Amino acid sequence: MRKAKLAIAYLGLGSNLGDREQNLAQALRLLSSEVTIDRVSSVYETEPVGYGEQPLFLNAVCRVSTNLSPQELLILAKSIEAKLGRLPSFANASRPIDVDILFYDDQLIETQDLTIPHPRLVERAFVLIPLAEIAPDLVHPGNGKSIAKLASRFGESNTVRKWHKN
Ligand code: PH2
Ligand code: MG
Ligand code: MG
Repeated sequence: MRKAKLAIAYLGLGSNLGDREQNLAQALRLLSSEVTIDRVSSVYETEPVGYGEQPLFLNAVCRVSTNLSPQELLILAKSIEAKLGRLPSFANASRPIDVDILFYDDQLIETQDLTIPHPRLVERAFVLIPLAEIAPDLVHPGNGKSIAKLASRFGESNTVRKWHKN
């Protein structure tokens, strides 16, 4: 029998190739057929972090409720990336879509292919600023700090801007 209690997970979405807005929308649509999407942040246009010359990203985060295990959620994320045309490449390469698991309840997980909470989220304004919009009081189970607190050091970031379609 499936466990009755739903887990709450937070996912980060990023796109910097192709029709970025459409890629985010498609990823959410594909997610919504497997999990319940509770909240979605605004979309932000963000400067690429970690690998110099590449196009600006659109980033957003969402909260989902799910019966899927962390491993199953990872498989879902990878399948959505593949469906949207992401090819295996080097770390931080441009991509039509990246779907990252940020948190899964308050679990701390470290396996070969999955680390939760996402190990780099605490240093990433493009994750923390959208996350602070939908989950300011969420506490990072690794360091005990709230998302509002973690995001506050970025202040009014000019590398992460709310995206308005022209
Ligand atoms: N993702 C990365 C590396 N750098 N930079 C931005 N702005 N947005 C991202 O989603 C992003 C990144 C690795 O997944
Ligand atoms: Mg990523
Ligand atoms: Mg990823």
